[in-house]
Amino acid sequence: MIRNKVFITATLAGGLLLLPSTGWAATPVATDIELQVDGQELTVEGYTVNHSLYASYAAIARELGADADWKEQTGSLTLQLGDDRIAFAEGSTTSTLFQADGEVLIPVRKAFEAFGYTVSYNAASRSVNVQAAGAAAPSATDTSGDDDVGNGVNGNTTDDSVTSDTYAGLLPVSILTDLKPDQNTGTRIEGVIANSDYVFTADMDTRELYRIDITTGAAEVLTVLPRTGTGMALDESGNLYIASGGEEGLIYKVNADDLKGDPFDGSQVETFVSGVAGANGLAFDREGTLYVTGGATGNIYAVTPEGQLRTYASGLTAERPEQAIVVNGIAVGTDGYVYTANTSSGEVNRFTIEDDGTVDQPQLIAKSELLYGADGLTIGPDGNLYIAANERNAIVKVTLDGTVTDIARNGNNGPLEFPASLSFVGNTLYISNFDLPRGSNNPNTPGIGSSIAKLELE
Ligand SMILES: [Ca+2]
Ligand SMILES: [Ca+2]
Ligand SMILES: [Ca+2]
Repeated sequence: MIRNKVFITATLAGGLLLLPSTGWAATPVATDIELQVDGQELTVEGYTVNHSLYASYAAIARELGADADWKEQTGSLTLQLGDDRIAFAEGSTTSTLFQADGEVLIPVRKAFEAFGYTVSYNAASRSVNVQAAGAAAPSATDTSGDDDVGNGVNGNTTDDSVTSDTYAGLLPVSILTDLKPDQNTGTRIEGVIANSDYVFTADMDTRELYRIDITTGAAEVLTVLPRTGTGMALDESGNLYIASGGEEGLIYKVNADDLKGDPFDGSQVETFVSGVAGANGLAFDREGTLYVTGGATGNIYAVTPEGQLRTYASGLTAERPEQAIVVNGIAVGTDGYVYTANTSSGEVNRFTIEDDGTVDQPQLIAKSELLYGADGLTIGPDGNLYIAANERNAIVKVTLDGTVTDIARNGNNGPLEFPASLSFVGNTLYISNFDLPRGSNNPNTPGIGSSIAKLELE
């Protein structure tokens, strides 16, 4: 393995690069060399300088989960993750950076190696390959002692060594339950909500509502919903509400007593309200008003405890055309504002609810590429927002003043696999793995598949 240098020999042989034979090539030149991180192509413009691959610091920081501090005035940049830190500066002889095409470019190898990754160049595929520590050499047995997913169950023979622990500075994630022990893909669960006894989720295809023992992880099918269920919420009395999207969106209600008893027929499931097109995320405020996101419609709905519906057009738009959902996860903050996740644009927005129940214009709280795929959103015991960034296999923390950081993240072997929704009980966060093959979870064939993951806040 080439560890000391990223050779761009193929480019040179092809005559695409004209570098001076001596001295410093100070001009970045665009290249078609691919950057692969843990086997997955990173969509980023690559440049070569003096035979080394350079790329945007923002993209690299995002992959690392590192905090980046760019100071334009001094031309200096630091990346920090936990105790690990590296500095770059314009004109530095050891760790230089360049500005080109409006981007600040840093050397890929130096940046990743500073955080314990190994870097190699494959001339045949014209790709620079970056691997997390421990990811390159699968061990035959799982000696970690964790209940992580890479333990050979589910036919997961691809790699026993990758757990979220391999990402320095991030919180470890474990699996509470694997909903399909004989499959590692093929089932889709989106919504999740937990109380002190159970975690609830629903299979979008079979419409089965699962009740999962929060201690043992034992899962059973409680009922079969009339239609597909997505986002979930519990009211003060412990009744369960389940969004069902589509043009004829509606919200189901399951009574608290039914949640504790024997499995029951789907005809017992009430329709609480209809007319909520695109219904996706649900959240109650303290007065018992239920707020509902309308997905790609951009609507926010407010439903009184009596079932009276108000519809508000947020006016939020989709920045990335391939992803149309602009209001997804929703939560009511400790400050009384309603917060929503814009999956397309990587934003958190907040809304003031007026005394007459009308919803004010959205305010932007945070916008970050870390929030691409922002799906479920909930409030932590610390009052911060926690968001499942589904296409990044990441859980992201957003403070109410807009600071964005990853708290958990992994490649496409889990334990996070396109995480869709999340729910706290105390300091424990329960997460539904939807396992869609997109972004960092593409392909979705390795790993545990649809499952409930969990992590503990420190
Ligand atoms: Ca499985
Ligand atoms: Ca959602
Ligand atoms: Ca998977």
